[in-house]
Amino acid sequence: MRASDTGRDNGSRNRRIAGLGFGGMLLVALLSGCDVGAAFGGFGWPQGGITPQSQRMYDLWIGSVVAALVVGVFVWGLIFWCVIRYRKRGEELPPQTRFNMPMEVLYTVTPVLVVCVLFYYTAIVQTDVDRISKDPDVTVEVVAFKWNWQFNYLAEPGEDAQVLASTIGSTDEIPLLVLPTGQKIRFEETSRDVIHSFWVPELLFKRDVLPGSARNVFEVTIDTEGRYVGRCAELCGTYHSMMNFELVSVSPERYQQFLAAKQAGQSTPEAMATIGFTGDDRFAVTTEPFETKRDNNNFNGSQAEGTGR
Ligand SMILES: [Cu+2]
Repeated sequence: MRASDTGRDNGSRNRRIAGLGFGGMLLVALLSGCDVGAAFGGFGWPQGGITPQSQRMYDLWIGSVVAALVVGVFVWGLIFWCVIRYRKRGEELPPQTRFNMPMEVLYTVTPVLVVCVLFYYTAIVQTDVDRISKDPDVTVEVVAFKWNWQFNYLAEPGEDAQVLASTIGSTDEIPLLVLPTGQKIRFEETSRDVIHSFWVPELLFKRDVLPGSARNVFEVTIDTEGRYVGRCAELCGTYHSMMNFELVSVSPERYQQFLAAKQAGQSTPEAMATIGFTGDDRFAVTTEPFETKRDNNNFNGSQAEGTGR
């Protein structure tokens, strides 16, 4: 009897050690920067963020999913263990127990702890992503209107700041938002009419653009040079889905040249040519102007001629 008890003790101790070992390995893997997410396609999180902020949000997501999987595997294990260990073996009714107080406390306290840990890391990352610095390197005012964008490069933060240069989109031309890499960029948003939403998918970030005195402000640093489509992410009316712009990230030197060219009176395509974009590259390459299908007698192709609308 005593021998079998000892055997059971050894078995459970071994299992405990194995469990600790697995948990330790997982922790080491996570802490050593092993990118578990990359092996699983980001667990559904969009890949290819171009800012440190997007990387932090990605890490939070991967950490949360891994934690959820660890809990999930443990719970599934318990379920299957119960199903097999306590399956029906005869007609005799098993001993009927009412409750187990330590268990009750455990499965009340554990989820609360899990929520606290998730909340803690979410609050840290969110505060970090929303942080506004005192001295951004570049401030750009994003003005949204039905159905296009204007980008004003400001001398300093604040709605009364001097506008150094400006780019506005039209039916024929997609507006380009040229910005430098490796610098703190502040976006200050305002709308001329309804609520829009500024969204560049590669920033993994969007924020509503509100009319009136409410001015949403956020900051990012762009790591990589490239050209990325930007969109309106708030249903704002007829041409909402076509309210596109393009983010062009270039080196800080080229950005300064672009800004100087704009300040010297060049149009945006001319300033793009000044910093080395030629031919069609002077215009947006990730999206193109849309056909409004409007003429004197026709509104969006839906009205009969002469209805006066
Ligand atoms: Cu919009």
